[in-house]
Amino acid sequence: MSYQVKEVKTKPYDGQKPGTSGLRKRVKVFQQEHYTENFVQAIFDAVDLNGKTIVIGGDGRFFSPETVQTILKIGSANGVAKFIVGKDSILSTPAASNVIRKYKADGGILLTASHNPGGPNADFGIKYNVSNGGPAPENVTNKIFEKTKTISSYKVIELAPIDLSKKGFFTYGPSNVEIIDSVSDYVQLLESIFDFPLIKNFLQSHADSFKVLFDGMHGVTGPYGRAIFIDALGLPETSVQNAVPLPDFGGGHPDPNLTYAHELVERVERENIHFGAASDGDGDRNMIYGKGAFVTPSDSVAIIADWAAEAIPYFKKGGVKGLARSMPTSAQIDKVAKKKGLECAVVPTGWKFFGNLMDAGRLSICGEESFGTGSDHIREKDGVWAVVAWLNILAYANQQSPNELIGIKELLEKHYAVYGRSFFSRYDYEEVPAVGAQSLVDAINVHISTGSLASTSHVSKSTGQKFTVAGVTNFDYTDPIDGSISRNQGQIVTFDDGSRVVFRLSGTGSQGATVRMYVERYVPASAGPAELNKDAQEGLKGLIEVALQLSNLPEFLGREKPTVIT
Ligand code: G16
Repeated sequence: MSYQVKEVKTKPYDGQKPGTSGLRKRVKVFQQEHYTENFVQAIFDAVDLNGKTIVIGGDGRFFSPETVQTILKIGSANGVAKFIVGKDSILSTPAASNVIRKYKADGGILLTASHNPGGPNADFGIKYNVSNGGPAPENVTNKIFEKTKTISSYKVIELAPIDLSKKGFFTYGPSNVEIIDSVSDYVQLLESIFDFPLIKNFLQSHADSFKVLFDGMHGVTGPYGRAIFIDALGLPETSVQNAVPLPDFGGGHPDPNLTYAHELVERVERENIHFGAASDGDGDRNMIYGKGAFVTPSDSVAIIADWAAEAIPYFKKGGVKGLARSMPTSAQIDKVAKKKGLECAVVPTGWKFFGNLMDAGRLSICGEESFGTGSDHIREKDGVWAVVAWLNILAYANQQSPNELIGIKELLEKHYAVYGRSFFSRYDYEEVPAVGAQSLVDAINVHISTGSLASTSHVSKSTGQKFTVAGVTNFDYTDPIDGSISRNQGQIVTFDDGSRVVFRLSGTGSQGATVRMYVERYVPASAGPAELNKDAQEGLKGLIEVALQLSNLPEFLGREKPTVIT
């Protein structure tokens, strides 16, 4: 096949700075002339991939097939030796992380805007992952950003597009292309981690008393969910819904939380389903929801950490080396770590911060309040992994206590009875004016520098609870492995009863600014079941009121109510 490398002149675009997890913008922005090409070339300018192997995949959202061809053209012109591509340009984010590791690729380009909606008027994203299978650390993403600021040309090889629907080996100019099955490596991985026979046996012997429903939200996990829940675990067809991936996610918002996964929540409640779960657009997030029992992601990771070494073969064999959470995530997992004598690291928001600890053998299980849970089996959070982890734990817990049926609610209540409970909730104010968001941040910074909030007391009008401010700080993080420093990762107001409120700007929005307010209040096990098993919003009512009052958030943002509460 003859080919020619062509150099195309271009000019830099502003604002190609990768956020919490890659560059996420509206599709229309990516469709501007040279926009996508610039960013892709910037990756190859920042990272030397000449003669190397890279993986390409994504959640299949609108504009993915075209972008795969763009990456092939530019990557090949920049000397990539081999591309491993998911069939039909599909690889869930965790599956891509696994493929990078399993086939010892040098990196990967993932086409996803995660849980953000898709379609011609919605979002697209491009993310670079490094050879450990995890998102590129900040020193790499900063380098890519620097390259986007000075780019003047990009290289392409003009060849006919590759047919992405056929598995196999192909030649593409000077490069090789292998198109692989998107699902099979991932299913093999999970089968090597969990006790599938135990789960299957439990589900079959409780076919009438323990119903399961998995919601793929028309994201990438449909085929993975079918392969695992139906083919491997023998559940009926009715136990998966929205399992066909669609480029616009069926017009929905593929974010597994109480607001956007309401179809799952409603069916679970209506049909008395014991175990409900959902995953997001690219398959790295998860929500666990049983009848009358929503599991916060902070509780989910704490419970997985609590049971892992006993119930899950991967950890039974390899042990649990350490735990971790992102800073805004509740301290429920810290209680588990303390009891088990494990280190519990606290990192900034962003899965990339866990990678170094995992590579150094200091971290096995970690999670984030943003519906991300995972372990060192890969270097991304993993939605389907978390769902199977819960099934494995429930199957094991029921095997240990054959005279009662332990479901999600019972497992939560047993956990709180031992560890107490960190009530946790997050308020999201999505797509607010950036100026208002910045004013809020600035005002809190003034409190930090002047100490003007310290020792002030605030009383909730509705509950009468009094909260006295113990301190206000900015969260800075020094990576214990490479010493890199990440500053201003969230503003924390702590109260003298141990409660806290965190304010943070999201790094994943594609338009305007999104402000997140995280609220947490710990209640010890000695408070008893009536107090521990309350609805979270009830347990946090007074604190939320005080947080809104002392920050003046509604005035700064011009919003009375959040867009999403989780
Ligand atoms: C990404 C990151 C997560 C982070 C989440 C929310 O998730 O990988 O580590 O917690 O964004 O970030 P933010 O609060 O900045 O919006 P995903 O699922 O969007 O890739």
